[in-house]
Amino acid sequence: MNQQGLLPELRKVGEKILSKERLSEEDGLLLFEQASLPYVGVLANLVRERLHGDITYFNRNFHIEPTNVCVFSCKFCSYSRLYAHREEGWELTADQMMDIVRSYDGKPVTEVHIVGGVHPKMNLSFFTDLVRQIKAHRPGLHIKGFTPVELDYMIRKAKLSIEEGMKLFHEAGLDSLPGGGAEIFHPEIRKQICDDKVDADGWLRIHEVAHELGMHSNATMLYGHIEKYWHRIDHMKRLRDLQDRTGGFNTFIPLKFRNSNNEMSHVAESSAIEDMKMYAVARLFMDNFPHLKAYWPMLGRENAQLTLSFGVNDIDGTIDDTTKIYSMAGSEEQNPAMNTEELVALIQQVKRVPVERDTLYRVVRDYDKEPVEVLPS
Ligand code: V47
Ligand code: SF4
Repeated sequence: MNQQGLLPELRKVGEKILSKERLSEEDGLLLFEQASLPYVGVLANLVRERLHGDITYFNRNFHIEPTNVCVFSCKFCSYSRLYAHREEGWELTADQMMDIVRSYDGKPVTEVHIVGGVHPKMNLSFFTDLVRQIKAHRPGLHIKGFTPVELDYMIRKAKLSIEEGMKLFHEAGLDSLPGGGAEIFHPEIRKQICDDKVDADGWLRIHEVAHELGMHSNATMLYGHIEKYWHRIDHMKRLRDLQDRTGGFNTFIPLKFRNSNNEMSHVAESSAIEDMKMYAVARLFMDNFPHLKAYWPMLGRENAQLTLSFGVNDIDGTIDDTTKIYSMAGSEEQNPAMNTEELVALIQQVKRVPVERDTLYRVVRDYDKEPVEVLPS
């Protein structure tokens, strides 16, 4: 790599990456503030290829969004409706959600992703029953569901400790937690964009307890709005510290803020260049996260392809148009749906190797080798 003309501090950061040394918070901030896109890109790609070669994971999943009625009022949310206006939203019954699950009978999906608003009447026993019903119907389907925002509300309302509540979900059959609800941890920003929901320590504690119970989880960060670079580093540092203690996170997913139909529509969205820098710095700073995911319905297909050169090794799943979170916030994908062939082609077009995975990154099918049996479910 040509490091001529580089700031000596940036050169040192590059040397740390080459010698597999951990980056400090100052190093991460320096990359955001001073490094060129090619510089962070080359380093992030080096780490990506060191860890995964050309392998790019995707999975076959579907989403269930039980409701968009929510007791909270996050300023960036384009999707929720207050309980007082619930006639404008949707509330699925357990039977309707089971109908969605049954509609995938015989189809080779490996995961259901369940996330929605925080409905005051959908309580802990409603959702633990739902999880039990899904498991009874299809034991091999991995259930990834509920953010700490939903869990904290349900568990507190049931007057249980976090440990007791999470144990009930685990025993019901919840396999892992998705990454949502993290937003930006620092209170300076959290106060302005999502004041009333679970705070950073509460979010981190629920993931920690999940990890202690043997569950895995993902982590996200909502970036590109009113936060500064140092807030992003602070957020990633808190996740990196927890991962050092538990090792329970699979994936880090930076989520690009979209500004349609919400109370933050006056805030400009980040450019593609900023997005690629975000992924690259995340790959370099989050050295104990095995995977970095770009969620294609939010970024759009072409930008998702680009991220594969900036540290990303996973582009989520086929999802079949079953999520509304991003289409309502103005993402490129108004009706996100991609079948397996399209996802495979998307990855191959940028000369990477598609590998279908399950939620825990076990290989279901490696497109570089002979086709293999799809895992039984
Ligand atoms: O927490 C809401 C985000 C998240 C907007 O774990 C917005 O595999 C951008 O976490 N602009 C929920 N983002 C979705 C989520 C997720 C998605 C895909 C995969 C996984 C996983 C997790 O969506 C929320 C919030 O951060 N969000 N509104 C918006 N206007
Ligand atoms: Fe509710 Fe989640 Fe929307 Fe916040 S982001 S208002 S918690 S649905």
